[in-house]
Amino acid sequence: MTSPPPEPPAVPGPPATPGPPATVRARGRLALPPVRPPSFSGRLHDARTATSIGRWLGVAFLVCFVTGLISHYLQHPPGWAADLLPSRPVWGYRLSQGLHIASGLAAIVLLLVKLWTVYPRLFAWPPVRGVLHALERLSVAVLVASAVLEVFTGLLNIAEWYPWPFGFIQTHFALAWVVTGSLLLHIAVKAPEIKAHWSRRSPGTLELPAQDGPDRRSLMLGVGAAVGAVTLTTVGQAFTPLGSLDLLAPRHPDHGPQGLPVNRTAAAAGVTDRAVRDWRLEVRGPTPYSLTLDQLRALPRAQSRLPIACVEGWSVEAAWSGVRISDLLALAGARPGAGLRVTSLERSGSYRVMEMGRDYAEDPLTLLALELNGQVLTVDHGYPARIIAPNRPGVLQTKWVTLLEVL
Ligand SMILES: Nc1nc2c(c(=O)[nH]1)N[C@H]1C(S)=C(S)[C@@H](COP(=O)(O)O)O[C@H]1N2
Ligand SMILES: [Mo]
Repeated sequence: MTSPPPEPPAVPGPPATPGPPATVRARGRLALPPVRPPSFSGRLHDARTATSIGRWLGVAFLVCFVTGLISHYLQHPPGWAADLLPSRPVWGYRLSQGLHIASGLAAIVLLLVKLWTVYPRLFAWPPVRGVLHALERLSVAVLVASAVLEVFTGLLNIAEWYPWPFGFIQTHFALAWVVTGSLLLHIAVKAPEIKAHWSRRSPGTLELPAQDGPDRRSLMLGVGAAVGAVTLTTVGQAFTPLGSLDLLAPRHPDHGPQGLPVNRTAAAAGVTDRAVRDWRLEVRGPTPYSLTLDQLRALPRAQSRLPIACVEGWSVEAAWSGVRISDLLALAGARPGAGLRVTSLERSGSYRVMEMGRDYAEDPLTLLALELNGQVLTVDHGYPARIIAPNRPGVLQTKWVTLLEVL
């Protein structure tokens, strides 16, 4: 039995052609939509525009994916890789994560424009032309859904807003693979079209060269201006020379005690005055020992200029002063090349315990810091002592350190 064709969504368009009810017509001949779908003939919805936007979106997604993987594996290295992670260049993670957030924000603009360019395909008739076509449309649906969710969760994460029941990190990481996989599939399926519309001259096709009229040029100019505006008003949170233009980023690089933002305050982490007053540093290793704050302060000091580079994209360089981790490990009788586990006073929280591989532990810039920009650390920055190490995500710069264990 033939069923009536589904109704396309109601959109303003040409009035329906008068005629017999759809069911009647459908019985006689090939089903036609009862309402003529809107037709789009403008160049802003054609394959050339889709290709022009698509390649910028592809670049943004690629940068975002690669820098996302770097961030993920710096934070969660597989066991065998922990000692291979490099502590240099000191600005490595700052650059990589700055690019991750900037390319992700640019991708939001590009994704919206790309969706607007191709949305007339929603009204293509018939909606599926066969099994292969159905599979292709399904893969595009997966791509669109995962890409929208991916940039949306990323955007809300940099605002530290988590209005969902699932874990951000796991979901954002898993979705990155779904987006990348379905994007590669999409590029493979569309390869002939992409090739034909890659350049205006379209060599190798019989088509006439596409005309890039004023409408398309204006659109591309508008997209470029929007991406530029979003980038310029947010990138200052990591690229401090542009800090004064940082109007839209959730963090300003120098708003916070001692000229540095705070992600988790002592109060939020449940670090009490009492816990801080009774503080001692315990070091476990072949020759374990424990130090009061005065004893720790009496050890030889080292200085480092290092950035804190938060996974959420803000980063600031600061002057740190403290005791070298390598010196503290040597006092505990650690063999050269030993790794380290660090535990905070904080009672619970994902960043209470952190491990570092040999390269970080040996690096002379890695400190158990006591001072920031020439002053004793404030409690929100990790008083009495915190970790500062080069080329590491901010989440691993553990505050309120109370225990070091040689691994
Ligand atoms: N113990 C502990 N250390 C922590 C955190 C935390 O939640 N608990 N947050 C980390 C994060 S996410 C960042 S970006 C840096 C920020 O350091 P700051 O607050 O001194 O700027 O501290 C890190 N150290
Ligand atoms: Mo962070």
